[in-house]
Amino acid sequence: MAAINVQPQQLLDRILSLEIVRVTERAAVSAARLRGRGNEMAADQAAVDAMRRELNKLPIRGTVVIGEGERDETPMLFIGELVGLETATTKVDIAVDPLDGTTLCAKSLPGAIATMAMAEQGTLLNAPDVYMEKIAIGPGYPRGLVDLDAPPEENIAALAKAKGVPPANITALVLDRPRHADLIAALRKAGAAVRLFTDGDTAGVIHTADAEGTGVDIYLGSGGAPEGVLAAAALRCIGGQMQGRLVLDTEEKRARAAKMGIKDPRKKYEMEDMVQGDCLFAATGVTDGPMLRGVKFRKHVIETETVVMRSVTGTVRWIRAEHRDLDKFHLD
Ligand code: VTB
Repeated sequence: MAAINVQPQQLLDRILSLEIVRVTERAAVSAARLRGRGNEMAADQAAVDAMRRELNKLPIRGTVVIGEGERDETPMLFIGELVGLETATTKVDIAVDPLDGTTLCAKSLPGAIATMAMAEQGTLLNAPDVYMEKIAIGPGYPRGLVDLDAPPEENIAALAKAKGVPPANITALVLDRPRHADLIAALRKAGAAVRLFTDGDTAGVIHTADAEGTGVDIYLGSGGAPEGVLAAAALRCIGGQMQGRLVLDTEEKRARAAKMGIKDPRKKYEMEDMVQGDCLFAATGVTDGPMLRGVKFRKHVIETETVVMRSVTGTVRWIRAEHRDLDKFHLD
């Protein structure tokens, strides 16, 4: 038999790219049991607990650098927590958002997902749980075509020109928040259509990577910084451009960021600053959404849908799974 020509590190990375699917699947199933109960905390905690249990089965020594513990003070998956098998030697950074769209899940509305990313130790931005201003476009455009600091009108004009369409054919995706009123007005003035959404901006940014499929050409506005790093990991795998800047508008936030190693509070991060090397990204649908189907509880199987991406090769896998080990899932 011919020898398999794969380096041990690569082999592990290949294996892990499927292993992390289990992690987001379990988190999604646990959260999905609490869809529509109006209890955001309970759904989030269920996702966190399941994710943590699964992470601790992986052959990694992982440090949670994007987690749940900063703002909410939830007891699990806090920043700095070590996960994985104690005997493992592969050191990695872990970013998690066990339930992005807690409100969507609590109200059983479309778009809640369970997400995580994994990368070599020391390569993911350790972002505090503050807002991040974000801009993202999909692949195929010259680098620097749009810029976080350019006026929205300029970004829309540049993007329309590069796409070879009038600004009216550009759609911008923006979180529906009062703080975005000026941004939305400027985008409309520039001629673009603005698609508003209520929660889940990790998926929102990812939408730009498939503009033809999603109809979203550009993502703009501020959302959670943790979600920003997760989205950067996904875009790093599938291509596209993203910039972000932490919103450190109080002394307290600046001090928190400084404690996490952030020297320049006004730094404009490129996607490659947020995720400095190769990474893996996975997301499983909790509720049905434009990107992923939600968890379906059938009589004898639980169905999940997951997207998993690997930056080394740019491979994107869509995994629809039928789980029959229902007893195990019931323990979650
Ligand atoms: C976004 C969105 C999240 O928070 O990051 C948003 O992706 C930002 O915060 O799903 P505000 O709600 O304060 O605007 C969520 O909506 C929830 O964490």
